[in-house]
Amino acid sequence: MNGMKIVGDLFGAGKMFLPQVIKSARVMKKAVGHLIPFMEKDREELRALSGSTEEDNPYQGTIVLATVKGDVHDIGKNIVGVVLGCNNFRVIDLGVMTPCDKILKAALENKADIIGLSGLITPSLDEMISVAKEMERLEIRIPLLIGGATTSKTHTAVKIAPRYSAPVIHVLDASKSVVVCSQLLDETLKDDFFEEIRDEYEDIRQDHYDSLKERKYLSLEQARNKRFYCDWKTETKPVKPQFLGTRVFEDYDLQKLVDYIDWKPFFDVWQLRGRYPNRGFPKIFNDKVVGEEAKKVYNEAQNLLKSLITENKLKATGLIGFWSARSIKDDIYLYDTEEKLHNLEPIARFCGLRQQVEKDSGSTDPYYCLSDFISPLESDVPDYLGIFAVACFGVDELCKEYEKQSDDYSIIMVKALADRLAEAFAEELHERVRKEFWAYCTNEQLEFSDLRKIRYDGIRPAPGYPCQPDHTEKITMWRLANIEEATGIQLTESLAMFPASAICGLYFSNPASRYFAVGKILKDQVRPFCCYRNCIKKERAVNGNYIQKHTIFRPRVPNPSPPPNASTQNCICTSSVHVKPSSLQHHCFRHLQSPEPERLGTADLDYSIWYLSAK
Ligand code: B12
Repeated sequence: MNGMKIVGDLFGAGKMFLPQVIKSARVMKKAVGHLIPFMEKDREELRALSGSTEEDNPYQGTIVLATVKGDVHDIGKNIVGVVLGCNNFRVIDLGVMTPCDKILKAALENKADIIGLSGLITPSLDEMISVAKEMERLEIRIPLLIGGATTSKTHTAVKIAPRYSAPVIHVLDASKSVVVCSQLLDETLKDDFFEEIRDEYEDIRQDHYDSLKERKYLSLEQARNKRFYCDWKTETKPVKPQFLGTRVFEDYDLQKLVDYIDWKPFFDVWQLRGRYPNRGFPKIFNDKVVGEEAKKVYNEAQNLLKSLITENKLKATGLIGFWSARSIKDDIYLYDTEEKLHNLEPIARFCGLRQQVEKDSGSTDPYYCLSDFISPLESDVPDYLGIFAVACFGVDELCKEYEKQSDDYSIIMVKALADRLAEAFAEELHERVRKEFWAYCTNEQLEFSDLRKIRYDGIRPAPGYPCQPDHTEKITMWRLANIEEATGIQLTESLAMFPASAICGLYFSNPASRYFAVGKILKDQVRPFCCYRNCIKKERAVNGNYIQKHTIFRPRVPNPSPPPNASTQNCICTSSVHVKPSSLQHHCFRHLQSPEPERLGTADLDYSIWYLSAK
């Protein structure tokens, strides 16, 4: 235990690297596991001798950690757990997809000093707000820590902290978690620390609202008039894919994916960052500070990867699909035939969001929406859209084995590698799509490094990324391509994919297509969008993961108003009826009516758009 304290201190002082810390913790856990029966016996004997009935508590404090409901990611949380454990905190880790009541019950039962929430995707931000509100309602006063890739100090200050009167603190990474937890538990410091955080977050909130006031917007109509235009008749001639419909790739050859791995995010997981000019891979190995450790962890990763592949421990499954597609305003409609589409009912609709934040006065940049890259219905130019979903299976089974051996290092390593393989799968399949399946770039000759720099034609935006921030597009994808049945990749209630090492997205072949950030949007775009989206969520809530075909194509409803007999706070709108929401569906209207955006005269669409504008 004392040894781990030294490890913790060295890590905090930047003199030890994360992989070394996690490995030290592995040694400690194994040793402690072996020694616990002896230690318990000694403790009993001492207690009997002194006549004491008091339990001696060797810990600095107790922290309950959880990845929130609907989210499946836990690499970051696991790292935090190990680092806090090294610093003498008792860590009760509730795992992933943890409902609020389970978190609060565990915290109260274990007399937790701190609760820590983690999340990777934006829907988890809403769940974190719910947990904070529930803690306030129950008059719990345990400090709340917020962490994970999608969280930010601004979001925590603006959206979570005002909901809970005890401390709410955003923690950027594992090394900061120790400092924050220690201050929160130090009787002589904790009140001043909370005061300091409260003042800092108040400033952040003010800055955030001021920045929103200064921002100018175009109306949706104005933005549409300044959209990105393609010359569909002469310049952009879409190529027809080699097949229409879906194709499944089961048990994909993992060896083929190894060269496509982007190692930079792998080193990010291990908090190993080279300094310019040694930031990237493999230059990181030349870095004076982290180079040696990076090489070591890389070599270990190579060995594990080799055995995972040769022993068939992981399995990659993916799906691609292509359909005839046309755009109408900001949406993309898919059809199951290629001709005479004008009077046909589409089989799916992807709902685009258009940039509305005013660009610099001298800028001639268009106000982008993904639909700009697909031929308009009225152009009569045949066009197509692709979709994909890939995942790496088998990680959880492997991790159960490592858990039995108290081996956090291998758990983090295998998860980080599975994420790399999933991403490499998406990259490799996209290359095959361009050259072979859609075959719109048959002569493409690019190096791996060119792929990372997106030097190819076309894009593969993923729901949740800045140009397509709405995660509900996954519901449409899953129904359209029957993804769960075909691949086994499931969607949770927050639209995270399970297994965690999974990616999905759309394929655009248009050489002019590009990534952009939608950013903040105005109510004229929010209202119809929310209305349509709530239709989708409602259907999912009623019918399970698959939405009935007919319900997806309801037209957007301009300015929906709530029914006279329902409270405005609690209703959602469909094209013909107003229905009471389930807990899944009500947040769009709630956000529309939240005081902050009203005050500013703009509307928050939801977590995703908020996230984009806040960052
Ligand atoms: C690697 C990565 C992935 C990996 C998975 C990562 C994983 N297993 O955790 C893969 C490639 C599979 C992936 C997939 C997706 N991703 Co991704 N991904 C990333 C990326 C590049 C890095 C995240 C990461 O792993 N960092 C390293 C780990 C160790 O850090 P961490 O989790 O943040 O944890 C640290 C801190 O946050 C903190 N911390 C974490 N938890 C806690 C808890 C407490 C209590 C405390 C105190 C601290 C703390 O300490 C940790 C250690 O230092 C980020 C972008 C970015 N730069 O952050 C996008 C990002 C998170 N992904 C994103 C998205 C959208 C997706 C997809 C939905 C895309 C898609 N449609 O396919 C999918 C979702 C997958 C699913 N299963 O549902 C978005 C999320 C935002 C959003 N709009 O939802 C991001 C932010 C990219 C972006 N800019 O849009 N992704």
